[in-house]
Amino acid sequence: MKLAHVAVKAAALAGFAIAQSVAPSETERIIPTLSPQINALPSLTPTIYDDSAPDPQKCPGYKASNVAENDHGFTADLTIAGANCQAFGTDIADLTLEVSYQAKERLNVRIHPKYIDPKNSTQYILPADLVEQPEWDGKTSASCSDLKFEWSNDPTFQFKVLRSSTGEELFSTYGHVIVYEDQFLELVTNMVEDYNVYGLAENIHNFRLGTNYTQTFYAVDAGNTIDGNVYGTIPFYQETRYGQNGSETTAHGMYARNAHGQEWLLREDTITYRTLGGSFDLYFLSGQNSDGCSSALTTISQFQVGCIGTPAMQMYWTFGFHQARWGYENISVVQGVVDGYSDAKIPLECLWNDLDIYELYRDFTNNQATYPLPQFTQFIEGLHAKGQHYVPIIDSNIYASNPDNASDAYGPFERGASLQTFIRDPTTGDFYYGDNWPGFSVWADWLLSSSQAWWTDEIVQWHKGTPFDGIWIDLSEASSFCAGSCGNGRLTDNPAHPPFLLPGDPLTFDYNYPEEFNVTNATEAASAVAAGASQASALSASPILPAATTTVQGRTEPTPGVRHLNFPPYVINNVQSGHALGKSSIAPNATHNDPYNTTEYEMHNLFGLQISNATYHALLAVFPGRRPFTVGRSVFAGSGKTTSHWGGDNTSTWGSMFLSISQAFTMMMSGIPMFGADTCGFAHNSDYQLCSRWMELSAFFPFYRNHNVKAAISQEAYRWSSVAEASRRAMAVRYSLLGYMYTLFYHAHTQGETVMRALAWEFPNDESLRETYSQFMLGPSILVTPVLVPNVETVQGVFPGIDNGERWYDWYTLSEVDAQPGENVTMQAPLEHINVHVRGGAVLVLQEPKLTTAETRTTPYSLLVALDCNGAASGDLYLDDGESLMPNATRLVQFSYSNNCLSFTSEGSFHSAPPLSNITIAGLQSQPQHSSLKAGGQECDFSELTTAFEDGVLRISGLDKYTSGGAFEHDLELSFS
Ligand code: MIG
Repeated sequence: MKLAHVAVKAAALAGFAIAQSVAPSETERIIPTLSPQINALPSLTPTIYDDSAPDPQKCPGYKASNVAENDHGFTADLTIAGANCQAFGTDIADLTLEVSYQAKERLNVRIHPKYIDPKNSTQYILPADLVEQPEWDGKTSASCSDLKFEWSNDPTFQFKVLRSSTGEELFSTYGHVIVYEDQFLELVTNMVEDYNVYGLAENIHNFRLGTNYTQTFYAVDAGNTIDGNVYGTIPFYQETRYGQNGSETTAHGMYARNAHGQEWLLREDTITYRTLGGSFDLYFLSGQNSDGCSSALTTISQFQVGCIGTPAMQMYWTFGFHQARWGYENISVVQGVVDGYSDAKIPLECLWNDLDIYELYRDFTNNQATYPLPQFTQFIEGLHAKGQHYVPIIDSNIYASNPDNASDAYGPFERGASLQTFIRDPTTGDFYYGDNWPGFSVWADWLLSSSQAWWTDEIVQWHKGTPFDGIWIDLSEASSFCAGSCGNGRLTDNPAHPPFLLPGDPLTFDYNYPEEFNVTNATEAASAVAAGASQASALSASPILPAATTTVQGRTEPTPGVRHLNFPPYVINNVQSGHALGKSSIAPNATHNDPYNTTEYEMHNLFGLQISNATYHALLAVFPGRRPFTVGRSVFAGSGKTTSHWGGDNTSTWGSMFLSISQAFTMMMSGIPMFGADTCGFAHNSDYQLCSRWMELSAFFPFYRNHNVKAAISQEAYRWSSVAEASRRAMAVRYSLLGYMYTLFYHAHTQGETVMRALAWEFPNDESLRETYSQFMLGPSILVTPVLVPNVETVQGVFPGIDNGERWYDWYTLSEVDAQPGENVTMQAPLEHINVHVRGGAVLVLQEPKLTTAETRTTPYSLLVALDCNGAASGDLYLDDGESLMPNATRLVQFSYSNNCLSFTSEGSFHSAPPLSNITIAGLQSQPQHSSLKAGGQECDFSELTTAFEDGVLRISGLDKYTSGGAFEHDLELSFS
């Protein structure tokens, strides 16, 4: 069956014009004859919903013996304390326990099989060269640890982790057995009442996870699933306990280093941790800093610095605004987008292309009809000439060329195949042929070193004609559109059309609009509903594809000596329909080429980490010494060391926009701060209201990109006048603060600090903030209060800390907020305005917002000093060349204001040319009478400066002439008396 035939018929039936035409080559693609059955897998019942499933807590547990102390803890044997229970696998009778006081703030508990033959093991122990494995620091022992490990054998082995200083119980398996089977591990910890647990990224859920929630981890290619598994796996949580009766709030964390499919069951009194294999490798973090106090921010930093590594430093330009979409048909369309931004005077730092640039969806190709070389090269060079940048997509699959058709030869596949560099199908020993956009495809096996060399080479070659500045890695879950190695023996059908309609195919136009679109756009909303209904009925009257039929399959029974890889006995609640692990991804039994023939069952959640790492190294070959910019979809703990991440396929809805904030918080906790959501929404049509609010909101996310699905209306910032104005204003704030954002990244990179912050992190003693994500902070000093609902012109928000003397200033007017402690303040929020407040106590270094980051960086500096209740403030600025991995020169400037005196000290030799032009001080009680100012190494003559005082704000300008040698080359001293 050829799609072209059915398409024409369906179009005629539909009775209205099809929104997007089908590219000629597309119509030639064959829908595989077995389709869509090639995507059918039996339907399973997730174990958490399966009343007939065994209760693993009926298993016998283990007894500890042979305790052997060492310098940093002890080891012991754990021996099964009864008959095998075969809950969801075969019990492993002999285990080893290792308890290690690895560092003052970190305790490690490992439980793994006592006997491991790596060549013939059912238990995959995550290697340290794949995912960083924290070890003993060489000096810590139990006596100097923040934490204390206790255990008992009564009735079976159970353990507790306590805070040494106070005896606070942080984790306790008491009352529960440990279950250790070849396909199932379980550990249960007791929790305090109404506990506050955060993290367990990636999820699209409330910030505070709550006490009735299951987090499933299995990297999935599915649009943003609320409350389910998403693209990433970062098995780390942070818990906060608010002080009762005047005691301090405490915080701690736990990281469970295991990459298998897994589930975390948050219930009223317990958290149950279950994985489909591997080992227990648990890291307890005290959250305590040197003064002994614990906090969420310290816990998060300990997780990054001590466990997974701190995030990559990003290039300065990457903090500019990015525009992407799927469906930019050709070069003149993208040129039009670039021009649209410049005509509207809206900053555009980087243009992104999706699959549209490729020939038949094949990575590293150039579509000669729509993006021909050399015109396309010239287009990209044109961007560069204006200080702009370009990032294209690379998909994770590699098209497997049709062996019967010489003209179908595809170099990247052939070169990889000659190196045997792809994942294999264990049933044939040949490559594993799944399916994706181009047709039957293969995937690199990153365990082979040849894969890196091949990948680097493909990227280096491609860069010659497509001179990109960074790479966007998609579908790295890894996604496959069929079940199993469906291309076996069928490569001659290639290029086969995926077994479903593609966006842009007939009858796929998206007629959905944001909530309350009908209120502002009644006529359009009504016609969209009508068009959507007639499209749906046209499709059902003449289905283009036959409906898939699936069977129902029960749980597999554990079988000694056999692992059920594709259908393990424990069924995680995978969001894919039918819940099978192999649904829309490479099957779990697909096999790698390492000496142990590791399977996807073990490796699935790591593909995204590996391809991002490989891309990072490839970019180092393209740009030696320059910080690689890669943005990846699937991430694992530690991904932030090499990659950035976007939130994936959200929708153009207010709900999706709201949830992007909590999703961002979890990424900040996970060491992947270069995070942003598809602004204005990916799937569905956006509208001017949602897009205005979203452009405003994302301006305060580290990664700021507008992206859109194919077959939806355009949503670039200049498409609607209100969105254009909202974007210009919000971007002006962002670009003024680029130096601040960059400095926050420097602290993230060096110390694991967070960039976007929950109010609960900055104000840890205010329990009323424990769930809040409708407002957030950028670093310690900027409070953002976005509008998150349609059809309003005001927004409510709190100003934390006022009871402790905290002061807040409106960003735009610098007038001080007058609010009561805990008051939900109503603020004006016209469509083009986002409320931003500066926290008293901050010294912010600002520049003048321009259309690119490079231009902004050359403008004069200003200092904004926002005084706290003691009339003091401080801040810092990190400077370097903005792109080198190892900059030749850096500079860290520390500002302080106290006792009516402003000064800075500066370390390092990086020269920043722009002068210091203005100093603004907000929150003064009265106008200072006598001032002296030394800047640029000279005494300034106040009569030559412009000063103005109003409403507690002193503005001094005209300093340029004293600081023309560079703002921070000489000390600054401003004092009042
Ligand atoms: O199967 O490349 O999340 O951003 O536009 C969909 C097309 C593939 C998913 C990505 C999205 C991208 C889209 N991709």
